[in-house]
Amino acid sequence: MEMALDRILGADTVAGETERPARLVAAMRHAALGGGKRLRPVLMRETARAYGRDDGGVLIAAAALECIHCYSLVHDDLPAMDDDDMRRGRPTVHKAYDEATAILAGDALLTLAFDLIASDTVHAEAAVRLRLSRDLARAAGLGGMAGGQMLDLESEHRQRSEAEIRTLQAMKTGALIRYATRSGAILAGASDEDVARMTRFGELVGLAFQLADDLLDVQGDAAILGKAAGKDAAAGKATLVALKGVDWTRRTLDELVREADGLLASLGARAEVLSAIARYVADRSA
Ligand code: GRG
Repeated sequence: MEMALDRILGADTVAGETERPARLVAAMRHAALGGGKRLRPVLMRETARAYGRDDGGVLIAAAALECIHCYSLVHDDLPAMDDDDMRRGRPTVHKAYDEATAILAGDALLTLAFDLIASDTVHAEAAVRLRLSRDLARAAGLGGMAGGQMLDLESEHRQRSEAEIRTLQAMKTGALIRYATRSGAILAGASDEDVARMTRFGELVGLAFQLADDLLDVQGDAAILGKAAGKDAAAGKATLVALKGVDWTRRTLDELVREADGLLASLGARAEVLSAIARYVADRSA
């Protein structure tokens, strides 16, 4: 993934471009290279591999998804949103450059993703590329990540029910993870039944990812401040950990991993890595 992104975010223009402004390229590289767990691309590639496809086209689709993820982090860090100075142990893009450059770097990463997913190498059939592209737009946009971010911002001013929190989290962080496994199956030409199975697997991993993130937040803050409320809870953001407690969250994480594992049964040994990723996501400590 690192090498693919390094090449994609190079200084050389591609057909249809006249110039790549050096400062924008540098800001995009700052956002996309040198850090990050690469969870979404790994999930996509492992799902495709489990169904028998492992080639450069999948790598390009995975890079497209990672570009969207990186764009979301750049914009999420802006003063108008979370106002964070550091990300992945380095200054955020607006700190390393400036706010206008960070907005443009996010915009350019978002649009680059749709350029990449439309590549011929992603899939030989245009109809499949179109499906992947529309799914990606929906995962990232109004009814997905951007919409979920809006709901999350609004949570600072109003109480949310459990169902509302589940919906906003499925949109904000779940949608891209769901896309990762769903599109991995589509890329490999899996049956409709298997695509549905891997879509559900992604939903479960997405939920586990968010719960583990909220748990880390609570634990991190409790360790630092000696209180059981993390940054998100302190900022009034809606989390299931804040609503249901730490014990419920740990139990639910175990249940999610078990259910996710159950979906992989028919893949046998081919799903070993996917199974390990689901466990890692639930147990992670960073
Ligand atoms: C700005 C449209 C827009 C959306 C932002 C995803 C998101 C929506 C904001 C991220 C805020 C955040 C830190 C949420 C917690 C879960 C999360 C997505 C963490 C970061 O993802 P990782 O852990 O990051 O996969 P790395 O650095 O490993 O790539």
